[in-house]
Amino acid sequence: MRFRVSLGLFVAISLLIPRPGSAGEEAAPSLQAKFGSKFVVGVALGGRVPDEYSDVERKLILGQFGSVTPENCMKMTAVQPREGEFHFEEADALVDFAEKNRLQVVGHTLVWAKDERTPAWFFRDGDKPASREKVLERMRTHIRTLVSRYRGRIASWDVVNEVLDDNEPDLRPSSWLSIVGPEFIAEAFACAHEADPGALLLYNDYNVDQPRKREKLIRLIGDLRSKNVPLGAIGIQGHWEVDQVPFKDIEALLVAMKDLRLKVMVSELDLGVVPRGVWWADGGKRRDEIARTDPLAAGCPPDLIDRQAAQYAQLFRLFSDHADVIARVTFWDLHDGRSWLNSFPWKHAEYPLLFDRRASPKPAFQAVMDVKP
Ligand code: 9MR
Repeated sequence: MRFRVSLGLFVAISLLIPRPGSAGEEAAPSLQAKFGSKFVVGVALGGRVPDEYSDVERKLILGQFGSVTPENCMKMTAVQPREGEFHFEEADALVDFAEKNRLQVVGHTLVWAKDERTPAWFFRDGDKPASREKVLERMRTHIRTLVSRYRGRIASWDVVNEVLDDNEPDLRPSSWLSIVGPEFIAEAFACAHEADPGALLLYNDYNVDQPRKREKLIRLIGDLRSKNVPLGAIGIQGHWEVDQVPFKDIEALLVAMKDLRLKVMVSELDLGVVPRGVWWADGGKRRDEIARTDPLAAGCPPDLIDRQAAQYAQLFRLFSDHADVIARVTFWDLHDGRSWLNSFPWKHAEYPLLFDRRASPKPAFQAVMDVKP
């Protein structure tokens, strides 16, 4: 309930108050203005703000979006690369920029439950593996330090990221799980809540639209609720691919979350145009060969651009139809040139967003703006 009030207030404020620099200028069509009464439209920022963004890019951020997510600078590997050595310069700059410009901030991410996304020191104690108590204490210190630093300034936090496994077990094998056990999840939420009782706390994951992973998510939610964990909403990442968007499964997930009375944030949206499955096909035997390919280096063909536009529009129709359960939709980066997909799973030109490399709107932007309210 508290979240509804603050979200409503935020939307009202962001729609009514013109942003700095907008006085006297004709307002460009804006995603946040169009969808803001239904859900906040956000963007992830990977560069240091504001200095690593051009004037055109800054204008795009301020003109189109109502919230920002730091793509990397609040991650454990960036914030605390060595025990007790905290780096907040980039994160502070982002929060300051957001506040000056009346943008909400999404904190991302406190515990990323993969070993390769956790600094190695976290699980070591000298030349021995760290004990359960040590890892828990380190986790609490990390969460407390970040969340209390931005208390009242960061509206929502991705507390635990990607704990669900893609294959057989419910929970992904990791040192988090083997050293602490599944209790680290509930502990992380409890600790974040204690540090800022006003922040909305999210569980964030990918592929949870796929039926088997959706069932795992539902079990996880049930388990956390049975322990009175302050779980505020679910982040569904949304790294989908053109021609393979699982519209029906996404809708089924939204309905399932609504039944559970949980809000959803589409937390990392992009629609890649280069199929990624080839990287893992054949058990990865062709990776060397694939790593040398760059199929759309010369540009994205018009028919693909049009299909992307149509599928983005279909997605936003779906989001609008289920706006009662969706609180935010965040694009995973500002424009095609800044997308992580240009280097994942191998280095190649990608075109997954609404704006091109010059930060100009693509047909997908217009298609989304044309969606009937
Ligand atoms: O886009 C991010 C990329 O720049 C980083 O190198 C990578 C590792 O930190 O993380 C990417 O963002 C991920 C996000 O934090 C969590 N969900 C999956 C995203 C794409 O990998």
